Amino acid sequence: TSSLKQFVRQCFVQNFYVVCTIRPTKSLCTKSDEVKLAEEASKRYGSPGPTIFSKVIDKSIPADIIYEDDKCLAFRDISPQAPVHFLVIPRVPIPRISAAKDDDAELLGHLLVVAKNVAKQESLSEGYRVVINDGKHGSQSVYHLHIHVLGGRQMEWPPG
Ligand code: DGP
Repeated sequence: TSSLKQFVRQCFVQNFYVVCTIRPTKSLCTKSDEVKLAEEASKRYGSPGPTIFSKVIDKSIPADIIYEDDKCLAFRDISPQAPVHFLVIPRVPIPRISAAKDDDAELLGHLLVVAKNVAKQESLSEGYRVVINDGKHGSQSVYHLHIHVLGGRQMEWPPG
C-alpha cells in the first residue's frame, strides 16, 4: 500500500509538473521589452516613436496574428487588398526599409523567410506578391517596417 501511495503521489507530482509546463505560454515579448526595443531603435534608427504596430506586438490592441517568434510577427492586414493579405514585421521598430542598416541583413533575411513560410501555411501555392512600401513616394502609412504578402487572386503589373 505504501508503495502504491508513493506511486500515486509521484504521478500527482509529475502530472502537476506537466500541467505547469503546458500552461499558456508567456508572451514572447512583454510591454517593458517593447519599451526597451523602442528606445534602442530610436537611438539606432532615429525612429520617430511607437506606431500602432507596437501595440500589435505588445498585444494591447487585437490583431489576427498568424505567426510569431522572438524576432518578428505576421498578422492579417486590417484592410485586406487580396483574399489573403498579411504583414510581417520585426519586433524591433525599424521605421522603414531605407532606415535599415547593412548589418540588419540577417533580420531582413529572416523576415523574408517567414513571409514565404507563412505564405505556404496560407496555401498560396499559385504564387503571391511581396511588397515593402517606403516613405512618401512608396505610399508608406505606418512607419514600422513591414512586408506585405498578398495572394489568392491574380495580381497585375505595373502596380499603381
Ligand atoms: P503601408 O501603406 O505599407 O504603410 O501599409 C500599412 C498597412 O497596415 C495597411 O495596409 C493597413 C495596415 N494596418 C494599419 N493599421 C493596422 C492595425 O491596427 N491592424 C492591422 N492588422 N493592420 C493595420
